[in-house]
Amino acid sequence: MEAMEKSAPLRAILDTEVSAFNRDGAVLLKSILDESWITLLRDGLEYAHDHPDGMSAGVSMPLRIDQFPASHSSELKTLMDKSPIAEIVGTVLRSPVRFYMDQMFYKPAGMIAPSAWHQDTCYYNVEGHELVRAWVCADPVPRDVSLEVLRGSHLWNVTYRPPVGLDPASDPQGAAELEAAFEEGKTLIGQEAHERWTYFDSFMDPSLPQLPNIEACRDSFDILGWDDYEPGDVILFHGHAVHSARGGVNLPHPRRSHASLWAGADVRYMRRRSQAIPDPYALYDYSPEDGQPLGDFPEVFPLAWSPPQR
Ligand SMILES: O=C(O)CCC(=O)C(=O)O
Repeated sequence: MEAMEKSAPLRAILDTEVSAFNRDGAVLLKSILDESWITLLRDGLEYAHDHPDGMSAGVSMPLRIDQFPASHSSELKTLMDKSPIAEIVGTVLRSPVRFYMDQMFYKPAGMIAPSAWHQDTCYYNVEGHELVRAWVCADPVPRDVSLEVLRGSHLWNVTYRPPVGLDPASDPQGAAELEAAFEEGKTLIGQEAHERWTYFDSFMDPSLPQLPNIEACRDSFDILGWDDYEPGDVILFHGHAVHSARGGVNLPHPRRSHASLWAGADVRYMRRRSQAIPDPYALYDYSPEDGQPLGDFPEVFPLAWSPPQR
């Protein structure tokens, strides 16, 4: 299948930027989306914010985290389908890419809530190295509310326990039921979750190691952050990278971000005990097997961008 028609990035991506992504697991690409995409992003985030659905939740208010906002905001859908974001991700990955899902992190003006340290891998029923987040924000982002990434953590051979979900220590019976369902081959989060979902419906898989307390000993880690994010910039970070966003300071303006997850050719379906985010709605019409490439479901994960043929 041909990839969808897209508009081009404002500038070429430098080899040094690709190397930085591969080395650090994240890179800030300055001034790469034009003004029209920034307007669409801002309008789409405001629409999603004003039209909450069964996936509008978040761990704590007033931070709103929505899953799949492009499924009901036409502006965000256009951003995913037509903007240069897919090309930017594919160019850095040097791979064809498919759209997997998107999220909104809406932080109103005032005291900005932090986003906790976590790794995205444990949240989704996918596995592979070519898994990339594209993070864009409708507002300028100073260093003290910046996205942060543990440099190089995308190459650590570990999947950490999610910081959310049912804790077997406090509900052993509930945990045993979830374990049994998983052993029977069930997906722990079903299609109905798209109607009503929270971060606490999942399972805090005790077989996964716990993240270190990074905030408590920040000096022990090599933390990558940015002090000059402006709308029109794109931050790419690897799906396995340990990341967070700083907060706890007052801002006179909101910090409204959108993060989309893109999959390259090596990404496969893999049921996880720690799955915290539902599969894309249309995938529930299929019975994916562990190890099946996402390309086996082109109606759910259409090809978004492919490298040009030479
Ligand atoms: O924007 C934020 O505050 C957090 C983003 C994030 O954690 C993610 O995209 O996975």
